[in-house]
Amino acid sequence: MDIVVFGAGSIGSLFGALLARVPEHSVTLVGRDRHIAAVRDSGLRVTGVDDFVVRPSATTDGTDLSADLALVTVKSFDTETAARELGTGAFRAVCSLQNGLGNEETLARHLNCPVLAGTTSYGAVREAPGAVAWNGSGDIVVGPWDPRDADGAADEVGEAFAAADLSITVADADGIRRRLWHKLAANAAVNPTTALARVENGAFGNQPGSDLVEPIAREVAATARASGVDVDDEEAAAAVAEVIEATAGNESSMYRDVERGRRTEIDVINGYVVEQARKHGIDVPVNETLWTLIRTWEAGRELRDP
Ligand code: KPL
Repeated sequence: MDIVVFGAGSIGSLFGALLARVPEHSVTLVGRDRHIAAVRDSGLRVTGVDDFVVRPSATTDGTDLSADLALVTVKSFDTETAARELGTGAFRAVCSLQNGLGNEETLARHLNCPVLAGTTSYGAVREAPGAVAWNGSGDIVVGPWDPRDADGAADEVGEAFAAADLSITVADADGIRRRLWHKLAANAAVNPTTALARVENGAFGNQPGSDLVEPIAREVAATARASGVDVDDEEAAAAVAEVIEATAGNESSMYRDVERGRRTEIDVINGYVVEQARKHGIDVPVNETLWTLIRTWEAGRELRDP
């Protein structure tokens, strides 16, 4: 399969490298200057769970590309730009493998091909230009974003990932939406709290931080139900607890962003919950407070438009 990986951060580089190991796949990595220059010079080095080097094609120019699949792994605040660039190319399908919710709608607005949504618990950190640390394996779930997409694109993506020995499940449109809301509950609880308290995920799972798990999960579940996705309160709280346990020793992506003085993905996490809740007349005060606090931090560092 011809695959464009759009966004060569941690997860994009990891999946780009793992897919590039399959001789039948041809992978093009789209990313920023220094990383792409290093990949071109010396290949993409993966360390950790497995150690290897691959040599995918690499470019900084995301326009006029064509492939069977565009795997979108950019930070959510870059999705609009990515979607516009991808819109100049031709793809059989595009799949968002990003944090939060809302990216799929943005891609669907700009692209004339089936949009798939995905979520993953694989762990990676980009350590240096051309180098990514593979910290842990988990699973990947993909499925069609639009329930009318009945043309098998999700199954083809499933087969392409399975050929790289990746643990992947293909869900239907209902199944993937439920999974995305479970992940959203985990991100909404863990990301801003660990970033504000400057602790690893496991520390948030202990008292007093853990007192916040239930109220956040309840708000996210209520918003999911109001949006037509069947998620109950206990299920959402269990999804948060499961992620905390599985990633106890990790720093969340938002904690890392804040430590490095970078803009976060708060708008597509707690921000998405608040905006959807408002549409349905639901109060989500804890999510609202966390969204405001992180946005205040970003605004103070001039990381977002006023
Ligand atoms: O996805 C994550 C992130 O850090 O963004 C969680 C699930 C919170 C794991 O760290």
